[in-house]
Amino acid sequence: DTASPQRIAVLGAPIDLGASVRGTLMGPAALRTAGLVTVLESLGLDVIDYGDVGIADVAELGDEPPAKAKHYRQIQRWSRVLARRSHELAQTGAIPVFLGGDHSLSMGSVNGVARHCREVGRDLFVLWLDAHADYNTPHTTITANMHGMSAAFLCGEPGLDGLLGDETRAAIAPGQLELFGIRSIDKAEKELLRLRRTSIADMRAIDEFGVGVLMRRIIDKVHARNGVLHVSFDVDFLDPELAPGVGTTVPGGATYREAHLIMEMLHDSGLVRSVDIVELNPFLDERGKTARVAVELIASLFGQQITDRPTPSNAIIPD
Ligand code: 4U7
Ligand code: MN
Ligand code: MN
Ligand code: MN
Repeated sequence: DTASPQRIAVLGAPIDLGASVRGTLMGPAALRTAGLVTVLESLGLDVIDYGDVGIADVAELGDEPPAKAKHYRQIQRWSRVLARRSHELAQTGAIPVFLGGDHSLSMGSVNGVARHCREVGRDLFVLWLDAHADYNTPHTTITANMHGMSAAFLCGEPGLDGLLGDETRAAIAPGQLELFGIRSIDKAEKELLRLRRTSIADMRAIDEFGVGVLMRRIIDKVHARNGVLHVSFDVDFLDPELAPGVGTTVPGGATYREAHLIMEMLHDSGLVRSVDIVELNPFLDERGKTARVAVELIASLFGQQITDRPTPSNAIIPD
């Protein structure tokens, strides 16, 4: 992969029922207010903002809701419309950027992208930048909040099998999930992750090896498998000092430069085909601080560089 596509498709998903703290539905507006579209345009990208999706026209299905999955019906409607839109956008050849909204939106967004990848014969890897593993199922969850279940759902774990109705659930294999930045995992969730041998770069590993080494390993693996990447960026991945505008803060998160280095390396890799920005809660933010950091990071992901000339790591990537 040398040339990455130059078209970006922005789609807002103002959803907050997957989390217990309300307010992430204001996320798309805050990200736009912080300049997301203009920043991408200033980098020379061709950006189309499709506005926000809604669920008013999505019918309710009649399947039995799982016992422990709050607001299942609503999340199901969001997942179905997002899976459809995501697949359509991926087919246009643009890079879809989904603005959340809580992290349950990834059940739809990643599904649509995964379906497209399957059709074109590329393996989709998902980089999950998050304080949490989001690997609960309705069987393991202690909160019943569906934003803590999206990664497990995407890996085909049982318990939400009727979520997409007749639409194909294009699950990824657990070996295609890369959890990164993790520092909060529930007990039963941890057992399930161990059983699946899921790749986890937790904060302990980041402290010990640094994000550069760990990211290089992931990028090399995806290159070797001729795969592509979806980046699911939960803003609680960042340290709460840097990003206070989230409902589920966990201390000891990524620093400003660690986060930027990840995005810069991802840009240089040319592997990124789709992005979620989730869990930003403007109701809890401090004067737009978190929204602004998120937009700066997206700028790095799409090519903003400090020097505008090849960095040492650019220079050593073989063609
Ligand atoms: B987020 C939690 F119990 N594990 O399942 C749960 F700690 O999208 C948190 O990463 C999930 O913000 C956090 O509810 C979901 C809890
Ligand atoms: Mn999350
Ligand atoms: Mn397709
Ligand atoms: Mn999280």
